[in-house]
Amino acid sequence: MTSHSRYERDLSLPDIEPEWVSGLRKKVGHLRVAKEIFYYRQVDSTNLLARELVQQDTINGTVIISGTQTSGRGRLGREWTSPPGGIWVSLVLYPPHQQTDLSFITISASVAVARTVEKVVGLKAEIKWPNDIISEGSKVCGILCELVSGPSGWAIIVGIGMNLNVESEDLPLTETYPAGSLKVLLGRRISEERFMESFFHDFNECYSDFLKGSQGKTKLLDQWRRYANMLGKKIIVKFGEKQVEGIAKDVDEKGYLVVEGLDGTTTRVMAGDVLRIGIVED
Ligand code: BT5
Repeated sequence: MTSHSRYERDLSLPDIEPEWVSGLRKKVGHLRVAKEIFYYRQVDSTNLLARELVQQDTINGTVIISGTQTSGRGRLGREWTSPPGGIWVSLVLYPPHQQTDLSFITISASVAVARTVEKVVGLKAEIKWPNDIISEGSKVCGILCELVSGPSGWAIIVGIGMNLNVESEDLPLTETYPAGSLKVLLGRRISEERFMESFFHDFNECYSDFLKGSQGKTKLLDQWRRYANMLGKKIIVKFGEKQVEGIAKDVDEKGYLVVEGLDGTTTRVMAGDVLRIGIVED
């Protein structure tokens, strides 16, 4: 199969597929989240391309992987730096019964990435709510889930940016957590095929749990808590124009962060940025 069989894109660079992508396709093609994998050497943003494919009624489990992105995006239109060596990927899913709960999809993807980092790379991984994977104090992965309407109903696009084999000098200087590369942290290259095979298996399991309803979500939340780096700690979380300071208590059944404010009131935050994580002083 050529990578252009379903989508034509005018790019000056040839989309010669690396061997690991063909190997991966054989290993994960049976999973519901990775039915069809397209590889591009360079795109603007895999999430934007995924949106276009949704409008063309692409199948459930479509995966787009790109070698680099020229306009990779984070949340709220922020820039996502996507140099060579990273894995920039988007998955298209059509969840049955309008299960379009983006918070839980983000939780599913975060748990899958954290597990994969620990299993395949052997480094400790933490999840910084809502969408960052942290290893050795630096952000090695960011997740951007979006809901779009297409000819077959709602589609969820799960965009994941993994700094797998990126060189340090290609990473951006950031204001909060420093950007980190797994290869640099480990001190050697990591097999893309092994990493992505593990990720797709783990994500397939987490996504299946999510689709099972409340029992599956309870299981997912238990796993999420195992990796969460802020529970019981003092945080400042910014959402929209608002900001709350308090203790991060938990994530509720909707995937919202539960913060107990300094005045004892509880705030549930659907989406926001945690600005600081600190120790609770007695
Ligand atoms: C995210 O946003 O962390 C979501 C990033 C999702 C990227 C993937 S790549 C595949 C797919 N296609 C896309 O176009 N996007 C998705 P947010 O929490 O808003 O964090 C954005 C911030 O992370 C930026 O403002 C920078 O400070 C920082 N940043 C940018 N590039 C980075 C990188 N490569 N590694 C670590 N941090 C980075």
